[in-house]
This record gives sequence, C-alpha cells and structure tokens, in this order.
Amino acid sequence: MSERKHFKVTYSTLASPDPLLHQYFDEAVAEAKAGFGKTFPMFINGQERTAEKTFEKRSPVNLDMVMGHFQYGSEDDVNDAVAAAKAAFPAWSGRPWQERVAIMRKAADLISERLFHMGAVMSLEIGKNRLEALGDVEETADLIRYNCDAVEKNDNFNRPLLSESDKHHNRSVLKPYGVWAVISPFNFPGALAGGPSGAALVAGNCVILKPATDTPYTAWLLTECFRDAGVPAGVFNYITGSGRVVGQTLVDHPDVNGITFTGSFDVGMNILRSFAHGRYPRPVIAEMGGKNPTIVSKKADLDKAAMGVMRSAFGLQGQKCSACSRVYVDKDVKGEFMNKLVDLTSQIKVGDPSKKENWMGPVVNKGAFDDYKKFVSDLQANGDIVFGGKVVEDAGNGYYVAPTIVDNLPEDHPLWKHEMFLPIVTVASYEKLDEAMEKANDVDYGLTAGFFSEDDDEVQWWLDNIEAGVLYVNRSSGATTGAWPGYQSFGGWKGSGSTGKAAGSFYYIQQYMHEQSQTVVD
Ligand code: UN1
Repeated sequence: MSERKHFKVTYSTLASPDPLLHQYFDEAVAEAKAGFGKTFPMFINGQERTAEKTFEKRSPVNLDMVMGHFQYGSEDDVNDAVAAAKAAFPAWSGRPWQERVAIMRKAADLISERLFHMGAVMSLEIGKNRLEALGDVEETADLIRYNCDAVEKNDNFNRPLLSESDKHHNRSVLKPYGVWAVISPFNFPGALAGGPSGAALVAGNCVILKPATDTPYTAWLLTECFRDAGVPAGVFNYITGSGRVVGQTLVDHPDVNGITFTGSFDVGMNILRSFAHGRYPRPVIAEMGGKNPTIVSKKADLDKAAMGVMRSAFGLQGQKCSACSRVYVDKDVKGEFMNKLVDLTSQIKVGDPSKKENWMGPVVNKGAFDDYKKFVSDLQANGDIVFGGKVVEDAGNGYYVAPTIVDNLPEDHPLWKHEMFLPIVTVASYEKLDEAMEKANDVDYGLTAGFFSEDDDEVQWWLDNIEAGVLYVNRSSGATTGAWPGYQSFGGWKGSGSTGKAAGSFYYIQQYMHEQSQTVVD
C-alpha cells in the first residue's frame, strides 16, 4: 500500500492522464465487487449492533447488484446511541484539544489511505463517476483536516478579552454542546457525512451519524476509519434505517444538543421548526438545496461558459445542491452558446460510472428516475427539449437518463423555481443584465451562482448584487459547483440554509461550539 503513488483529485480535476490512477481504481472496483453481499452492522457505543430487520442496498448502476444488507435501526437503537454519546461526552470534551486533533488527523489519513476502496464503493453505491468519487473521498479527509487546522490555528478558540483592571482576567472560550446528530444526504456520501461529523468531533462533541438510506455503505467505511483512528467508544455512532424512525427519533430526542442536516428544503424546514424549539433553543446547521443560476454576458468567453455549465448541470447527474439548473444568456450570444452547450453535452457518455469512459452514471433511485420522466413530459409539453429528454435504455440495468437541455420554457413555468435534482437545465435569453440579475435572484434558494464575462466592471457588479452563498466567475471546471475546503467556502443564503454555513466554510467549526466568557478576579 505505502509504495503506491499518491493522487490528489479534486472536483476541478477534469481528467486524469495518469494510467496508474485508472489501474488502481479498476483494481479497487474488482475487489469491492468481490466483497459485496455481506451484512453490515450498526456501530453504537463502540460495539457492532444488529437490528430485527435489514434492508438491501442495490446499486443504481446495476439493479442486479446487491451491495450489502444494512440494519433497520429502531427507536431503542437511537436511544442507546444517544445515551452512549452523552456518557462519552465529558471524557471526550475534557481531553486536551491536541489529542482530539491528533485522532481526527489520523482518521483523515486513513480515509486518504483507503481512497480507492472508498471511491470504488461510492461510485457503485451512488452512481458517481470515478474522478468525482475519488474527489468526494479526498474532500472528506480535507474537510476533517481543515477543521483540525482551524482548531489549532485558533488555540481551540480560547482568547483573551479586554479587562477592566490588572486584577481582572477575562477570556472567551468556545465549548462543544454535547451530543450532535448528523443526518447526511446521498449525493456526497463521504464529504457530507464525514465533513460535519469530523467538525463536530474535533470540536469536542459526540456524534450520531444517520446516513441517507441510499448510501449506508460509504458511511460504514467512514465509521471504520473513525474507529480505527482511535475515536473512543460512544464518541462516534453510526445508525442506519429510515428517516421516519431513526431520523425523527434523533430530532425529537431531548438529549440531542445539535443537528447538522443536509437534504431537502421541506425536511430541513421541519427540522428547523421542531428541533430548534426544544426545551430551549438548539442549533441546527441546515443545507437545503439550490436552484442555481448562471448568467452569461455577451462579453463572456463562450467556450468557458458552455464547459462550466455542462459540468455543473450534469455532473453526478445534476444531483447536487450546487448544480446549475438555470442559465440566462444575453440574446446576442444565445445561439452560439447553445450550439456549444449542445455540442459538449452530446459528447457525454452515460453508463456504468465506475468505468473510465463514462462521465454520467444513473440517477440514484426509482423515485428520481420516475421524477425525471414526469418532468420531461411537462417540459416537452411546455418548452423545447433541445437535447436529451429520454431514458438511456442501452446503458445498463440501472436508472440511466440523458442529460437534458430545455429552451423556450415560459418564464412563469413552476420548473424555473422548483429544484428537480436531476440532469435538466433550462436556458433563457435576456436583453439587459439587470433583467438577468432579477430573474437569477427571484427564487427561494441562494446556494451557488455562476457568471461569465471578461469585463471587470460587470464582474464586480455581479458580485455585488447576486444573492447566493457560493459564487464562481469564469470557471470552466464548474459554473456553480466544485467548492473545495480551503479554496472556497460553502454555505447557503435564503432557503438554501441561511441559518448556518454548510461544510467547508471558513466560519464552519465555530457553529459546533457555544461561547463562554470567563472573568476571574485576583
Ligand atoms: C451539495 O451539492 O450538496 O461544490 C454540496 C460542490 C461540492 C458541494 C456540493 N463541494 O459541488
């Protein structure tokens, strides 16, 4: 293992010319497949735990492929995990922060060491292409490292305050809350499970991770990394099962002190309403989706714009909160832009995403597949589908659909505002930039946004006026996607999650701690 070459893949890695990377990945896929079909436990209080019932995880890449059987956790399992986390909290939070940082850095290193295995499993678990799957695993480790660094650089957020006299010693310290639940989504099964869990842990909280029902496997591999790094019993717990039982029991539990939720707007808003107002106010970090616009000016480099939009609209089959789903193009350059976008999109290969040649895999499950068909027939009836709009029958026995570009959708059509979470992008022209800005901002969401223009004044105007948390200008590797910890922050405005910064932000880890000011008089 140690003799292997190390690769660093981020979401901006467009292609890897290195044949070794592909060889390692192919080997990892073969090994992972050979191990499929096992039954996996939950992990509570340092022990493996089974439930009465299990559920089967099939790959959306090939519906005949049973990847594993996972536990249907019960209310009792949640109660036990919360009790274990609560009991483990005094010792974990009481340790010198340097020890927590060391353990979490070890966990990050284990994730990096297991990069190819985790990436191979993730690719088949969720249908993510190999470079994006490797990027997701690396980002998981980098998010943990980033938050370790934040604690270290800030002396664990322990700093002196002004004092009224020489006899007064005033300090501000940040302290962890206690038991923290992480409810993670399917689309970034590593980064959006491990990032929040890692931040909560390094801050001194004890964690219960409930991964999306579609992605229990990657979360189990993450659990093994935390366990093997020496995270003590009870400090990190992993419970699989339904949102209705496991998720809801966590939200309702009086001993859960904080929650990170990444997922849909409706579920997130319900958690915010019910969890935040428990016996007393409790923190919720929520990231709840997007309807992300890209504006293309007539002063844009249209090659950059078309490439950036194509990658952001169709990467991971459009199933990213950060995906680009709306494009506003100056009417003078719309024809040319559309030609370029259609041309690039027609080169996308749809199929088993664990294979090198395929850039788009299947959508996550039957629900998403059925939604695609429903939205496409609506878009066909009300606009013009200029590319895609159909199921890809010959891609394999999975949920394969074509990347879809829609033109001439009436301005008041509801799908301009509804997050479809699918590889569908709608394009409209505008006469004046102000009008494009108004439309871009006229949604409930404000997660990411993109702009293409070679004019500095236009760029500044756009930065000053766009309402979103993550902005990209002239980025061909992703018009609205691809934030990486340390290089970009990630956090939403408006309905995308303005209550908190999402994974990877400069101000992220502080949200897992509350402030105490201490005055000691001689
Ligand atoms: C999400 O889609 O839920 O910028 C988050 C990106 C990723 C984060 C996406 N780093 O695309």
